[in-house]
Amino acid sequence: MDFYTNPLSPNCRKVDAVAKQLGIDLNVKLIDIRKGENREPAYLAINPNGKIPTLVDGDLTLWESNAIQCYIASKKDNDLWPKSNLRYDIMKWQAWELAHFGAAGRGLIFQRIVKQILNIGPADEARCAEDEANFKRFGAVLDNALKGKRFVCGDQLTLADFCLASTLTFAEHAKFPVADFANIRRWVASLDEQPGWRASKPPPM
Ligand SMILES: N[C@@H](CCC(=O)N[C@@H](CS)C(=O)NCC(=O)O)C(=O)O
Repeated sequence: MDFYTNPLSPNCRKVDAVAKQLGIDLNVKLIDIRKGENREPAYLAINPNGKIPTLVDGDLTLWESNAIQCYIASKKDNDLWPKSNLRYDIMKWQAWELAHFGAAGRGLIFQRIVKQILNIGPADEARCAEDEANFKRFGAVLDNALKGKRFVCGDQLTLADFCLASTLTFAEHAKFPVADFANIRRWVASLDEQPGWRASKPPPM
């Protein structure tokens, strides 16, 4: 399976962590966004959004990190993507991450990290304030859901943990307001015990 990715991308990390946790080999094809490789015609032919990640497995070309998580986890029997009704809870968190929690986090990452890297001006403080407010609003939902639980969906590590935690990859750097969220901080630190999560950590920026 060809995996078009970059180790600095939180969305790619969602997938990478799953592959590494399950011992599934992916043929890594590095895409450098800074060089615009994601906008080259050959790449747009497999992902017209010009975004990473993308997975190509024979006839199947798949984009959207959460769909790719499910696809590769379906290659083996495992608890990350169980065949029980827990699946729907996992899908709920994957959708929620894209729409709410991750959207706020990605906004802060863009303003406070990506703009600096691409040299496209200072962080827009009004946008940061809006993203921080959304991060706090939705972070409270996750923090509450984690109360008394080891993982997001209960005692079992699932795709939902890697999906949601990927948003927090640059939490310190992008100054996410996590101070009030003790359950989130405890849970994300505990994921370092998971070999796939550890191995998918990005190199220092
Ligand atoms: N919803 C997509 C989002 C993918 C995405 O935004 N990827 C970022 C890297 S984390 C990207 O490719 N950015 C480059 C761009 O938008 O030009 C997914 O989950 O796969």
